[in-house]
Amino acid sequence: TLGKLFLYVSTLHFDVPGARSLPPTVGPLRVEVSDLMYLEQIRQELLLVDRGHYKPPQCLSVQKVAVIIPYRHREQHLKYWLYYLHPILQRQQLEYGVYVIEQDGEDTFNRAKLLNVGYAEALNDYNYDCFVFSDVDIIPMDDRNTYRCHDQPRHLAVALDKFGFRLPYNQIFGGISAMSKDQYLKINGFPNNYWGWGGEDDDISNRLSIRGMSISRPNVLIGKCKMIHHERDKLNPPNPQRFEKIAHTRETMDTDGINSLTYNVVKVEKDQLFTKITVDIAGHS
Ligand code: UPG
Repeated sequence: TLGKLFLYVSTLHFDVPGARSLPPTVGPLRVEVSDLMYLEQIRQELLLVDRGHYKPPQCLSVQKVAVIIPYRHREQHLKYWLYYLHPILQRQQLEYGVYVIEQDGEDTFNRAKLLNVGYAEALNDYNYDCFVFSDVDIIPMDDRNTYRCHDQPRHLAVALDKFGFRLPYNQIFGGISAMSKDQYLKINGFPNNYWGWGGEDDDISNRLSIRGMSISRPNVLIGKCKMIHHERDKLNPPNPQRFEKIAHTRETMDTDGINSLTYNVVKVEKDQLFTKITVDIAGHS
């Protein structure tokens, strides 16, 4: 039938020089993290990225995606992330901007609060409608794992190598996640007072189910990811209060979140490949 013929033609791969090659994604990827990366070299290969922002030249992206990375003292990981992710996001035909949110000073790390700052700062910068929150050390191993928003909040780091490529538990929402502006606002963003490692991602997961949302995911093949091996950061010890806190999400979520966020921007750095915003979050809610 005509419909079938159209489907066939539209999935053909054209090798003619100058012709646009379809499909734009390639599927499984090899992710190697053994070589040292040099930022200047990565910049040379990504000339279409301007101040961390990219717009597909041939089409209009349906969503405008801000990718938010919580960050401190992980320079080498960031280089790997930029090297792998920019080409992937471009093959996914996304319009996107990359925001690295760096915690200033040497206080205990606070990932979820940095993510809230990233949401607010990205929106100040551009009219984004989808937000992807990604750890700096997780690289997808299949480029069909799209960094965009869905009807329900999306968990993307589904099958990590460190967990034997399986989902460790059903409510997990850490690593990489994507939420539309509406979904994010429906849960009042993320908690601001989880200092140290652990719990904040489960609090976010609790917020979603309390607000009647569910977690959407790609299948375990497409959701394979590599986590770059690292030791526990000195300034991010396990948070001893995490179990107590996640038992009370329902009582705390309306007053602790994007509506109570305060911080001071210390520095903004516009690199070709990302916008880095250094923030003072200590002593603020
Ligand atoms: N990070 C820094 N510098 C630090 C500490 C953390 O940049 O000193 C950032 C970085 O983006 C990192 C992320 O925070 O990837 C998470 O910290 P990490 O120590 O790597 O935690 P993991 O145990 O590897 O990560 C899992 C989840 C993560 C969740 C965490 C605690 O992937 O999303 O926050 O467990 O539940």
